[in-house]
Amino acid sequence: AGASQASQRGAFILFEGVDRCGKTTQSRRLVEHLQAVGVDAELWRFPDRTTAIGRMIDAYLSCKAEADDAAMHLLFSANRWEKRAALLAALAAGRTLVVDRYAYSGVAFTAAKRLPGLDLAWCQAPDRGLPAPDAIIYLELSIEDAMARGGFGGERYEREELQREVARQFMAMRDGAWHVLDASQSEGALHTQVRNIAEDVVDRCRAGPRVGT
Ligand code: DGP
Ligand code: NA
Ligand code: NA
Repeated sequence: AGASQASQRGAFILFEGVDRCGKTTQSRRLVEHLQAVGVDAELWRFPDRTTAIGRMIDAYLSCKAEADDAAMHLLFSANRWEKRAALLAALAAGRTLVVDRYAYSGVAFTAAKRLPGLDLAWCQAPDRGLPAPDAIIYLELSIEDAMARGGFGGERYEREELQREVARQFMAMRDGAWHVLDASQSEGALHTQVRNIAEDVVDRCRAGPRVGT
């Protein structure tokens, strides 16, 4: 508490994974835990369906509107860009942000469509320059297990074959910064792993430089 805390930046902790991997539950539990131990933490999610761009995305995902795949890809990216200033301000003010999906989903879901011209490099280009997460927690779950959790819902991408390809695209993007966790274990055991990773990252960011682009 006090003046020194204002100069400490918050951590940007990102959850990624296929639909139904448990990201939403785990990200909520993590924020509750961090708050309970005195960390200023907030849950964010992308797409943020509350903005004007987000409402277009919501109409597209719920199949109320059709749209060009490339144009939609750019809108998903724009939805992250429009939150950039607020995201950086929150981190700089010392708030830890636990984020449910971000640019890796952006790349994985469009690249999974395997459309001519929309290759990995094209998919990655619009997100270049966005704030980078301090940690990426990837919840790994087979598509069989994801479907066994009650099956996918009715949104645009909740189809078995596409989700398989999304998982392959995520796998191709993994690097040393990713924490790949087995999402088929119990919710409580998974939460313990998540919590340990997050607490390390929060501590590291308290000592580290300000986030930049
Ligand atoms: P969610 O609200 O987390 O269930 O995400 C909605 C769906 O949109 C889900 O199938 C993942 C997908 N999605 C999330 N971000 C992006 C993105 O940037 N681009 C594309 N094409 N799809 C995305
Ligand atoms: Na979903
Ligand atoms: Na989302």
